Amino acid sequence: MSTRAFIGLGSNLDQPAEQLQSALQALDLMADTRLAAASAFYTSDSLLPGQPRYTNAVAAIDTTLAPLDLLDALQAIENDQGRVRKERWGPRTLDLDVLLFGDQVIDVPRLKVPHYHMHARPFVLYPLAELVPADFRLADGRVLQQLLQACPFVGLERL
Ligand code: A4P
Ligand code: MG
Repeated sequence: MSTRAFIGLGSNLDQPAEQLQSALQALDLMADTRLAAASAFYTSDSLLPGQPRYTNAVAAIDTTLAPLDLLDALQAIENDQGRVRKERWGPRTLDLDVLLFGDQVIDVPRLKVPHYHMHARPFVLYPLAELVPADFRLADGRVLQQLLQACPFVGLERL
């Protein structure tokens, strides 16, 4: 059975918009997965000072992969696109986060879903809102419209 999942894409190195375009193609080519929709691209300053500005987007995929197999496949795409894991939160050519996986709440060491920071990040919530109905709830019951109201569209530029 296929599951609708939402993937957060982020890049702040090596032509971020092109990194996101290639990542969307790679998601569509991924085994047992199809790209259903992608948001617009948004730019915003890094949460960490002194890093280049980020470009972010959210993709909706339909997949028959199990959650950890999906994570493996996403990390393979990150590696293919030249990501070097130096420090956590360091600048990166490509970051792919599993935001939501159907209505599942997942809490194992390698994978926490819903993604732990998504509820407070405008560069995740606003692109996600483009792809879901107005009354959308996260798997843990939180209402997207309420999260958006608590997270103003500040510092975000829609490309
Ligand atoms: N992991 C656990 N849950 C998940 C999940 N839901 N999706 C584990 C993906 N991975 C998950 O990730 C570290 C480990 O988290 C993985 O091995 C996986 O098993 P990582 O991608 O290697 O590390 P990271 O991305 O540096 O850490 P993290 O916490 O994902 O950082 P963030 O949250 O991605 O923050 N500013 C703007 N404007 N836009 C951004 O996108 N991103 C960051 C990085 C900082 N500032 C930013 C942005
Ligand atoms: Mg990450």
